[in-house]
Amino acid sequence: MTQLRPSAAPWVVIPTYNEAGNIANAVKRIRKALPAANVLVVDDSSPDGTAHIVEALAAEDPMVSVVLRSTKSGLGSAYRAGFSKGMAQGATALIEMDADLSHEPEALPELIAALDNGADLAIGSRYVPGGASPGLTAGRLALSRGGNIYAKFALGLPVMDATSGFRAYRPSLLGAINLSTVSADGYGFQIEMVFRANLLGARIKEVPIIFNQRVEGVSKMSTDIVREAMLLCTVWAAQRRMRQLLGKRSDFIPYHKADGSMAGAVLHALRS
Ligand SMILES: Nc1nc2c(ncn2[C@@H]2O[C@H](COP(=O)(O)OP(=O)(O)OP(=O)(O)O)[C@@H](O)[C@H]2O)c(=O)[nH]1
Ligand SMILES: [Mg+2]
Repeated sequence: MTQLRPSAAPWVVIPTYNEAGNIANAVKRIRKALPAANVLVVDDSSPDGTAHIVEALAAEDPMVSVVLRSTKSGLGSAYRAGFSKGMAQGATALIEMDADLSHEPEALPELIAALDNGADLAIGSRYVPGGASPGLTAGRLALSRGGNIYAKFALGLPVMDATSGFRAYRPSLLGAINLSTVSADGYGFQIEMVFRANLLGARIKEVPIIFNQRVEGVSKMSTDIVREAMLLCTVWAAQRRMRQLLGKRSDFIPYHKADGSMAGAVLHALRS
């Protein structure tokens, strides 16, 4: 059987929470930029009626659909639900993208071309030559750059922008990662995915992007999201270092906050 190219039938998955001011524009621009793509919105019953807007678009266009969830459950779990649905429907690539137009739909062909050219994971990067995030406040820029430098060195990541939420995966990579074992949300989700892809030996390519500031709606970024990412990075880094010192294979050892302390997680990594 011949394998379809990633660009043959990609699925663009967009998590939404209160994006009524952005979603119609985003979907229209995505459909224009990448006509072969299905667009799947995963909405957590946004009080502003985002899902109704998508339902109206879906009634006119069979390539648009929505998964409606009953409660706000985080970005990571929205992606896990959306990716699973896309893979079940035969997606040849799974794309992550925000609804707020920070990620320019017109950059999608370049992202998917990186998969067609052999990458397993293509990351839209603000921190490679040609990439930028104009208008970001000094505080947000310091947090983003600092977090990325910490994650890169603590986890040995081969990328400059591990927290970017604009990326494309081959379904075979998502299958190898096994989505049901991915636990992080927010920025932690983005870091976990690139960390695990790298441990599996995936080919990862960064594509420069311009990350624009949101114009409509409000940010869902919170200190909890940053705290989760920092905590997880620290646990994974300690586990990785201990396993290296003991000459063990650099497997991913899942860590759930509910499982216990950080020290317990590191000891668990030594025993596994
Ligand atoms: N389904 C779902 N989507 C979410 C949730 N939290 C955030 N999102 C969506 O995830 C995407 C990224 O969230 P943003 O608020 O833009 O986060 P950000 O880009 O770090 O923050 P800003 O730069 O301030 O926009 C957007 O499309 C949000 O609507 C959630 O709990 N559930
Ligand atoms: Mg945003």
